[in-house]
Amino acid sequence: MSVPNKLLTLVLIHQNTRLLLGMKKRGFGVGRWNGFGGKVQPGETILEGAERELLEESCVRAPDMKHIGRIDFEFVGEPQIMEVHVFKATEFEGEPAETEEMRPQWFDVDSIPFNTMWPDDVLWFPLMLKGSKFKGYFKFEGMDKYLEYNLEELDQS
Ligand code: 6OG
Repeated sequence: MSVPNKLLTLVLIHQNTRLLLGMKKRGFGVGRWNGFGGKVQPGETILEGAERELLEESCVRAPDMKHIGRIDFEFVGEPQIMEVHVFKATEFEGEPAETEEMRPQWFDVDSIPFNTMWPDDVLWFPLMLKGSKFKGYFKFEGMDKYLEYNLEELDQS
């Protein structure tokens, strides 16, 4: 019997040469810089989930956010695939502020702290930064290593 995917969101705010990331202070991915996001709740759309998590974790809203990618993560031994929907925004309202979940910080796009991020990020962030859409799959063993992956840049049409 197949198990339904776990739906999650991930939002990046990218303005010219800077990118907003948050240091995850607790839970899954603790100690790593990442975009903002989390589980989609019953009754909300994926976009609504992304908007809610961005506000909850960084205190900003990004009305122009666009869906730019989907990455499926399999963890060896876990029956459920994490289906992560990636959104990007270039504008935002409010001031990024620290929350219980995340500590936001701006990074220059030339100094993204990939060593303190999920290992998949270094592969797909360049696609996100150049404005491409993409689809990917990573099979992780533990939190620090993937065994296989594929990543596809999609047509803009
Ligand atoms: P909560 O469980 O805290 O949401 N996420 C990942 N992000 C990246 N860049 N790489 C991964 O590789 C990830 N796995 C999960 C999705 C977890 C947050 O972490 C993201 C969510 O935004 C395995 O609610």
